[in-house]
Amino acid sequence: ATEHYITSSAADGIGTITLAHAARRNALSHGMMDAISAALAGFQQQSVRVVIIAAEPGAKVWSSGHDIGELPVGGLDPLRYADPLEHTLRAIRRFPGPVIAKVQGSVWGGAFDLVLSCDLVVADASATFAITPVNLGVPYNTTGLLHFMGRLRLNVIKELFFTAAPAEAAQALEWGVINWLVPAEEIDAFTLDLARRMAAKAPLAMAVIKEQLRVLSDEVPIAAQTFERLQDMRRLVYDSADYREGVAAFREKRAPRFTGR
Ligand code: YZS
Ligand code: YZS
Repeated sequence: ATEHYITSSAADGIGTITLAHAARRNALSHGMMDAISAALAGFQQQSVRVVIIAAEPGAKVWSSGHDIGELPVGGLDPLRYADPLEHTLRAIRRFPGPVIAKVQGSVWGGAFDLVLSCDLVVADASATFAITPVNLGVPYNTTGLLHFMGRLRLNVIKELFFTAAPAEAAQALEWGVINWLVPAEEIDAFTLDLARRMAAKAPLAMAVIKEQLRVLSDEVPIAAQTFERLQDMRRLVYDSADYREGVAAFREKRAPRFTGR
């Protein structure tokens, strides 16, 4: 409980959240997620107009993704609605103003979902992006796939998910992950200028446009029986030996041996 996960500050209508848990490479743990959600709630009360989420200067890892030590084994959905990471993604997507991800360093798994949950992405050449459920045997959640579908083309999504390979910054720019790829020495000033320009605009109009776009891209209706069929398919995966093997292999710092069972 005394762990230090983030720093946050607000000035001139711009709030900044800096991921600051280098020992775990900014893993998106329950503690980190509670801290980000609390910072966003505080910003909203202070009428912050625009939020920037960044890592500490010089971090090689922007975020290592879901805290793998907190992924449940034993029949529980690892990416359930109430998962702290899912809660934070919703908080970002529902924040009533633009959230900018300022990305330097590598982005892994659920952290890629978090970056795509931000409204704009500014990065430098050190940024890479990997989505990794096939490294761990995780059945990705349907809501999470919609987050990718809201931003990227299907063939790009499939390459990212099926290879789990980190996409370099230039590739990520071409694929539309990144709005702006800027030199490292300019990224702070560039991001702040972008934030300031948006912070000067009419906040009520901005908030409703963001919410309209969220609803239109997140709330794709599917039949109840279709959703339940997908959940059954996902349950078989998080009940599988392969999922337990994937999580165990990470803990034991070795390559997983998947059997398809
Ligand atoms: O050995 P200690 O105790 O110091 O701990 C190590 C790592 O075990 C720990 N750590 C993590 N702990 C929990 N969850 C994580 N995601 C995580 N990442 C790292 O932090 C300590 C330092 O890590 P090292 O591996 O020694 O650091 P380094 O050599 O700099 O390598 C950094 C990376 C990021 C390359 C490496 O830590 C790594 O591969 N981490 C896992 C990245 C990953 O696969 N993340 C995806 C997690 N999954 C999800 O987000 C979704 C559920 S899904 O799988 O569906 O996409
Ligand atoms: O001073 P007088 O009486 O000669 O009138 C000026 C302008 O007030 C008038 N005028 C307009 N009147 C009503 N609606 C307009 N959209 C509009 N635009 C201009 O025309 C006379 C000449 O304009 P100046 O400003 O003196 O001309 P100039 O110096 O050449 O500048 C041209 C621009 C286009 C740069 C300037 O007029 C301007 O910024 N206009 C407003 C552009 C704008 O913001 N349009 C978006 C309007 N809104 C919408 O379409 C949507 C509802 S939304 O906002 O949702 O996107």
